[in-house]
Amino acid sequence: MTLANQTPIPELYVSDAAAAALKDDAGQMPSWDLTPRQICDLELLMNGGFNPLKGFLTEADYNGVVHDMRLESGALWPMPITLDVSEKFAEGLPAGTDIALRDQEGVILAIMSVTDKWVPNKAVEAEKVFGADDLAHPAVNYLHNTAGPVYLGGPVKGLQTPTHYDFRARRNTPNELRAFFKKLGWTRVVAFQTRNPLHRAHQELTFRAAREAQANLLIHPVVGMTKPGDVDHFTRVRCYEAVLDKYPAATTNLSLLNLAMRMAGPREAVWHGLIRANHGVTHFIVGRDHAGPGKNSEGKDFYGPYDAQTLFTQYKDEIGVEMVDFKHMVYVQEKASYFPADEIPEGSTVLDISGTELRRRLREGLDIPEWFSFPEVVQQLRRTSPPRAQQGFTVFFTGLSGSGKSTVANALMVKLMEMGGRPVSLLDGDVVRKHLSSELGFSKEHRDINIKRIGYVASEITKNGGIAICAPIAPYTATRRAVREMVEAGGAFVEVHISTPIEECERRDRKGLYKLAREGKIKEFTGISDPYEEPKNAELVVDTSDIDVDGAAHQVLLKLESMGLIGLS
Ligand code: PPS
Repeated sequence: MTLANQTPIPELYVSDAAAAALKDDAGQMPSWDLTPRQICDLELLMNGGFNPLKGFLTEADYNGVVHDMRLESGALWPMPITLDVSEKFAEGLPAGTDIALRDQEGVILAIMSVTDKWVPNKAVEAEKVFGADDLAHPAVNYLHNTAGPVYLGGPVKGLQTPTHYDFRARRNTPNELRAFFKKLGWTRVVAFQTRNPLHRAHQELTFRAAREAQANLLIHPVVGMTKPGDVDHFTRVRCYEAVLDKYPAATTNLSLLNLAMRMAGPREAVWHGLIRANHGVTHFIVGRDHAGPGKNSEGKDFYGPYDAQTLFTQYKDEIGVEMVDFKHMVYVQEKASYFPADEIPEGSTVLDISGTELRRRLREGLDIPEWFSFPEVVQQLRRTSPPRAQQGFTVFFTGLSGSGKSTVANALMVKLMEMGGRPVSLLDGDVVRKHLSSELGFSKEHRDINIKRIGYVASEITKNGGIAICAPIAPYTATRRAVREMVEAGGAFVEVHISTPIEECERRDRKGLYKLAREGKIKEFTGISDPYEEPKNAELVVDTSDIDVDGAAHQVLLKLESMGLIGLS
């Protein structure tokens, strides 16, 4: 029988006195400002959540992990935990340098002795770790479009834990949880990993899992980084706290895990198991499509529904926790209770609401029945996701210069203002370049900075319930996607491709720029001497060659209505 290991796990923190001394030295070292994902990784490195790692992976460890899920020592480790940096930062670093790792306010969290510096083959990493080099996978997209090109590896000395101001009482290090289990005499503990709000079915399945394993229950949700578009962790934690009351008193605990998920399915399940073992639990629930990233660019699932369970089972002795397989629970109307999907009494009426259907009901302000969720949970979700017609959103026009973006965007703005209800802001390409980006040119780097600034402002407007209309050229797919992810954290993103062909834009040449570009007097001109990557998944495509401005703006309004963002009646 597996019993909880209650002895402390090694951490990477140095003593307070050593930290004070090292902090003085660290002020003089080259310093790297950690990305949000790196801060999550560092926290779990330092507190032992990623034991046996002693720092960011070295090149040899990285190769072992990518190809065989093993560190150089032979220990099982399925996920590359790498410090990705810019070329510029890496250039000036001789091997053996100590660097200071800072949070986003500049606070020094750790010192890393750089032993290894290399340029990874990201395509291979994507294939091996995530199963496909396909940008539809959020971690592959991150790898190619967010992560820096050079990796640094080496041991880490922890000086300070990253600061969290939210839900402090619910955040526990592995050793704090181990001590907690010991104090309460919890010798068998089953952990439940989640990135979603809990509803009645989850409460039922976790309760059953704990009963079957004769264990206590640890609800261990991820609050670091999850899949773009997920319910924010503030809302989720309020939901979890509401559900906690539904378990028998003193059997269940809620603790938050500051993990940055990769959505790597089978490998992620093994990784989650190792992390939970470090936190002192004995059992771990692995469900159907555990940490699944959704569909690939061909519309197919990245992983088979039970691949995660299979891989976990294969490595279960090394992981050190027992797998409890997740039973899909459904509601049986006649019995007014939940049953595992494979134990439904014959002839009974089964009720179920999918995640997509739940989001639709929230969006449209429709009923969410009590058999499905707890009123307190629904109340929290409704507070965060009011019906779409009351939420902010962004309409993001993209297209060539002279395609008609600004004109249609202006008409749309006026029509939305006429309808009233929400403030509307227009972030037009030219206007933004005057007020926000006057120092920028038209290189790829500058265009990306420009678009990300627009995206940032649009995401703030959206989050605060307003309507942002953007009308830049935005020629690069990856940058448009980054903006989409930013905005979707707070509301809907509607991409409108103004697809007017270049011949028509050039014929119009309203600003005389095409002529100058043809004469070589304007360099890097989109469509002539610079690329435009056509959107493949825009919500709407409008060609203004044979439609007037009013008609084009009306098409956008109809699209907004069909998405429930406005009412036209
Ligand atoms: S980008 O790529 O999204 O950052 O471009 P954007 O900020 O929308 O700026 C485009 C406007 O700048 C003028 N302009 C150029 N466009 C493209 N390429 C080059 N080299 C260039 N130089 C100046 C042009 O007037 C664009 O306005 P629109 O409204 O698109 O015609």
